[in-house]
Amino acid sequence: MTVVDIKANLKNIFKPEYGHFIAGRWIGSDSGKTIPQINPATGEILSCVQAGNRQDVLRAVAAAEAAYASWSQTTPDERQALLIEIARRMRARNAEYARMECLNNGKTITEATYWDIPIAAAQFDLFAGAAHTLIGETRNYPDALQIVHREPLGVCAQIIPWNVPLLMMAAKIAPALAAGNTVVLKPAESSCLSVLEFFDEMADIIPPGVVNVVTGYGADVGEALVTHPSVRKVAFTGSVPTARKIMQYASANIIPQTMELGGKSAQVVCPTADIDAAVEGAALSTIFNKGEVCLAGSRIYVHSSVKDEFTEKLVRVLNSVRVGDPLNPATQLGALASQAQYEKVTGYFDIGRAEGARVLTGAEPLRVTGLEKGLFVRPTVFDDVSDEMRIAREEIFGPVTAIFTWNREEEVLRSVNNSPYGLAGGIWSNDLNQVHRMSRQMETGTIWVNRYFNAKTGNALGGYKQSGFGREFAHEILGDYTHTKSVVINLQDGPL
Ligand code: TXE
Repeated sequence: MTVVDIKANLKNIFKPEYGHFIAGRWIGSDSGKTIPQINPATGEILSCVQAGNRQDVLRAVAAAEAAYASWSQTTPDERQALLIEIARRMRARNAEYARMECLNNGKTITEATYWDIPIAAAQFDLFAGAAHTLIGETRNYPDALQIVHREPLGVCAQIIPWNVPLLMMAAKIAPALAAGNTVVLKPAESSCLSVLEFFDEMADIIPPGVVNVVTGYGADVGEALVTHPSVRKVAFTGSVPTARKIMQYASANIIPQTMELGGKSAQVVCPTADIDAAVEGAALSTIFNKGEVCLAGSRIYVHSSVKDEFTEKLVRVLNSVRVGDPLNPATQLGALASQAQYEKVTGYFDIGRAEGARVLTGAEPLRVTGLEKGLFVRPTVFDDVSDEMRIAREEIFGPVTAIFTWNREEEVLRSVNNSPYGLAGGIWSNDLNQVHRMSRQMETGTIWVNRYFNAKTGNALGGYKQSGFGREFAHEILGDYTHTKSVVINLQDGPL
């Protein structure tokens, strides 16, 4: 294990305090309270954000409602131009945004630079193009003309988490705006500084009220937002328990929902797999974004014929991972995002041991010299895991992978599908028939074959089962941000 302990330019780049972004202006919360924003690699307080409440939500929804009258009447060209300009500006400041994500979230500068920011910018380009695809239909009947219009919904509530803040913000607001909706966005109470900086930069091009941002704790903001009678849709990314609450709030006014929830995705390593590639994929899916990613392929089912080779190589690769200062370009695994997440992940180290799983590597915190207050853990692999164990069923959201052994294809498919989740999955095989057979039967929204996290712009992301519903990052989400209206014109003169 190499520990990276060089503090590469830890200078704070944030303002001392951020307001809510409402009607294009920065305002303090009605609560008079703020929430500190922490650098999880150092424990340092970076800034403070507003602890929003119901009054703040009322102001934000009123601003979004007022802006809807004109934004919903803009042409596709106007909406496209805004989204293209946002993408251009994001790319121009890629390095700064990447730094913000590192400082406030603990992810590595390499991931933020080459993944979070470019993919976030790509969402704006993708939906800039999509603004022109929102077209209706006509149908001719001998005695009638049917016209189907596609219309925006109105004010949309969007609630996002802390693990990929800018990327989540982009995936939520880009389609909503492309379709002519206005938005009240609630970022997570931690790791939200990059999102606020983003709106500070875009304030001169986003018309006032078209996107409003209310920060704060979910319990204080969420219900007021989702039950507001003017809110016409909720889009949420986060945990299953919070999703259940939001679905209840949404039932008050019967508003449509899209839910992108957790995962416990399985990768199946088959006898014909390229083992080195599979090991690389498994290592990446363990450490990527510190495992704090809903797509993590955290259950790995390895065929018994290749199991020894696979685990021996995986442990070797993970033991050479460089953990430490997220801002150091050499670092491969940064700090967990928050104290709460650190406690959750280290708690699963104990749970896995108590359940009888065998620790192949890791399962302990890591002290990094010079960053003693940082929330670091070692990449972790549990072997001899069975489907009933909590470490096999529950989303850990940390750099922790569980290994299972399989012999028969029907059995492994049963195990893979024996999960409350179904967000992503992987197959490592050079047997084409097997790839097609297995991918048809895996209950999951995305399957990557022979390369995990092989995300391409426009690929839909979304889940089966408790991983949620709705497909984001792709054109099809536009259906969730619009409704259709059928107008049927009678062409027949006189009485029927
Ligand atoms: O999630 P929450 P938390 C999973 C992951 C993680 C666990 C807990 O396993 O360890 O969830 O994380 C807002 N009304 N994922 O506690 O509570 C909250 O303020 C309205 C997977 O952070 O779901 C934040 O903005 N909103 C996931 C957002 O919900 C409420 C990403 C997410 O927080 C609310 C994050 C309420 N009553 C966590 N309570 C993924 N799918 O990628 C909270 N929120």
